[in-house]
Amino acid sequence: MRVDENQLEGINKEHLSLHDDTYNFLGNMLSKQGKDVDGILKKLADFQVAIPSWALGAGGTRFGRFGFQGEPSTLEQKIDDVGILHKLTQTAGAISLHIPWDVPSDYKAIKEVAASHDIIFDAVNSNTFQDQKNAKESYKFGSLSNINKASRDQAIAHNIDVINIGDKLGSKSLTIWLADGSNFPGQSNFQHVLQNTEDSVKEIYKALPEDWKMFIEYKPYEPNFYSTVIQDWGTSFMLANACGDKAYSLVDLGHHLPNTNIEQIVSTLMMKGKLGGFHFNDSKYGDDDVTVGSIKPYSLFLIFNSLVYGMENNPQNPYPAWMIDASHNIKDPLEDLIQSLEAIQEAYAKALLIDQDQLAAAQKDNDVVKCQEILQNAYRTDVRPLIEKARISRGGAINPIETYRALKVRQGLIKERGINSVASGL
Ligand code: LRH
Ligand code: MN
Repeated sequence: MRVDENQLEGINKEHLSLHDDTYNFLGNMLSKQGKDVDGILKKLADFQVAIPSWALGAGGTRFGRFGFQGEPSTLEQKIDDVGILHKLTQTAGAISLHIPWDVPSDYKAIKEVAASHDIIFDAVNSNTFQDQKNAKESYKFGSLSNINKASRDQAIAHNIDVINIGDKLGSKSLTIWLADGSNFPGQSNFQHVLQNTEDSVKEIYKALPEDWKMFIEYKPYEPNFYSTVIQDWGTSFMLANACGDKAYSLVDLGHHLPNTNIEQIVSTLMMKGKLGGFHFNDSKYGDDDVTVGSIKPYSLFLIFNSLVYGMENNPQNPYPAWMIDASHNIKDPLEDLIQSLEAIQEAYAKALLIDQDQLAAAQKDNDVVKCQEILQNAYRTDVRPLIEKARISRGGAINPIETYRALKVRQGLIKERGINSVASGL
């Protein structure tokens, strides 16, 4: 299933006059405010978010899973689905694989499918939170932190396998997230499990190719509910420093206790040159993995304010890796991902409208009201015509969701794959 260029053009024509009116109005207003509209457009058009291979089917919870018809049941079909997202949004030019859920059977063929959709392979994710069939050691009581050296060695070997798989696909980064932790006080010695983890990630780090990065993802709880070894940004930061220059922290927005100031964490990590990337999603309570910007859009905007400042002032921090990490319990996975991509682009575009020099001047004068006005003026600007322009400048849809529905993409996928095809993943 591919999006037909001509059909997409036809649908864009229906939206073009309104788009032109709103874009011209916004463009003129921003130019009058001295904004570099073309510069902002280029940044938006170049902004590519990796799609998680494990979020192209219906997600679920322990209380149940409501399947979605026409799900991708092979890696090829998953890449085709990311191809559809990228054609419509022009901002989904990468896929992030999870191993062993997505081990390619034919590397050449898989790379050709991805290239045909103009998609690259972003970070590869290891999985030492599930026991694989015929595995010699279990991860029930941990993987890289396990008190049992054989389990640690098995987990280290798995991560090195994941690097080799990614290397053959052209990926340049490994993401390590550990479920390791405990459910009860006294169950584990915090120092022993942390030391084991540090020694283990250092072993994996030694196997990292010269031009690769290692992302260490933290999370406060789940699936362990008393302690998690890599529980917060500080622990991830410490381990990244212990490893070396190619190791960084990865910020999953859902991995913070309620009301955590994530934009401050982002600023700190960038100042220290250790912000590797993001897993974008949104949440109201825990690691809910719902649609980006659907619960706390202002918080996402503030995070992008920290990112924009950091990308302009922290050359010590590399260009971050942008990925979505979401789970779709009731929505069409592709529509949900389109909405997430739009919310990310919107937050970035609004943050690019913040006059950082004016803000710095107001901060210097402790003019608190002015500081807030500068931020909120940007946040209250409807930037959607800008995002539309960035999309159509690369051949995308003015309105991706409407186009997805008008082209009856889901119906086409069901016809092609049947109603019972199920995607591997969470
Ligand atoms: C853990 C996590 C991690 C992935 C998994 C699918 O909650 O965010 O990034 O490995 O989800
Ligand atoms: Mn994640």
